[in-house]
Amino acid sequence: MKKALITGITGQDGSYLTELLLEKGYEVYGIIRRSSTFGTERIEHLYQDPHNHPKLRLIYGDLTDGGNLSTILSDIQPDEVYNLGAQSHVRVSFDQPIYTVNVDALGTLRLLEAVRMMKKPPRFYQASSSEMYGKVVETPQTEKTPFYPRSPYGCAKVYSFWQTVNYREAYNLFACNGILFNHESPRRGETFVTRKITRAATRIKLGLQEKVYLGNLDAKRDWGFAGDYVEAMWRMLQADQPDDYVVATSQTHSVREFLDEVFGYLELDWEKYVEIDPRYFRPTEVDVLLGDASKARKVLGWLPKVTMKQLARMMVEADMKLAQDEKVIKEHRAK
Ligand code: NAP
Ligand code: F7E
Repeated sequence: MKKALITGITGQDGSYLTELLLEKGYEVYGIIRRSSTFGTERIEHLYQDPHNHPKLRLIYGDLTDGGNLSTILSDIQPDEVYNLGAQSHVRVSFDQPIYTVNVDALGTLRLLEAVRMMKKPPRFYQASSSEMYGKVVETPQTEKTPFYPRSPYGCAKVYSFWQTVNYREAYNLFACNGILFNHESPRRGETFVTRKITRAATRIKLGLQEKVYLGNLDAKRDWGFAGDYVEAMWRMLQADQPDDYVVATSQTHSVREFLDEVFGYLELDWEKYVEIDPRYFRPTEVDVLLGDASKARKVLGWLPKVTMKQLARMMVEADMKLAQDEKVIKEHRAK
């Protein structure tokens, strides 16, 4: 039975990857951070399932603590390590640049060092990002497109990208970068724009909220489904050779178009409910991203299955259930 270690297991991608690896028969170990409240909602259904008990283990750790990462690796001796842990919010990275770099850049280096020190180093996956292309120098973006990051987050991810390449070349590690374009799901954090919109639109539809405050509606993103994208991560670590791959849908849409799709599906006119709040603007913006995933298709046989429209509807349907539950509780309390 193969063993995988995941940093960021409590996040959106961590939860989908855990499901995938458990289905494939892996023993999955996840690093979780100690915090004053529980943050394991996204993997609760997997952890509570008695069938998974011997196969899913959670261990306390942190990407800021290199000693602890080494101990965890030597205790578990995993075959594969997926580094998904990060301060992943671009806007927040302007408020907390040093913390972001500590986790997203130095955190990767700490983990790579721990991997390198192993007698039998595991295969390593680094969660690289389309944010590295930032102010894009060509469209569509491929594995050969030069980087031009536009935020502390983007800069930290560029650092981790190159450390991963360098550890592969210097120490012969099986280390891969997945350059993933934006991917969303009903489990997306509620402060990212797609989920913020689907949560707000469904609550507005049920009379639980009046307005939603957003920033730049002209930004364009290549949005895919997280469930499709974790399959690409796994395929990278099963390939014959370690390499770097763009993972994208090759379709780009503006925030405005996403609003049209979501509010339109709910038969609402978004212009009546959306207000612009400059707090959500970024000092430097990434205007448009569009990925070319032909290498992943050719070498890994990977293709995205879910379009932006299907994704928007999937998220609306899931958030409508949450809003309905909220409404029932509110009405019950009012009695
Ligand atoms: P997410 O939902 O924000 O999850 C981030 C995870 O990282 C959480 O489990 C979080 O734990 C953990 N984490 C934060 N700080 C940590 C630290 N100091 N030590 C250890 N773990 C820490 O992110 P996601 O959307 O799943 O993305 C997964 C990875 O892919 C991230 O590295 C992100 O930067 C990258 N990425 C994401 C996208 C995208 O569109 N989603 C695209 C490209 C790349 P807590 O639960 O304790 O906060
Ligand atoms: O913003 C605009 C905002 O925060 C998308 C992370 O997973 O993907 C994500 O980063 C766009 C930006 O994602 C609001 O200005 C407008 O242009 O959903 P987002 P992101 O910044 O693209 C990449 C690939 C990652 O790697 C990251 O980890 O939407 N926008 N109004 C807004 N964005 C937010 N968050 N909130 C607004 O109100």
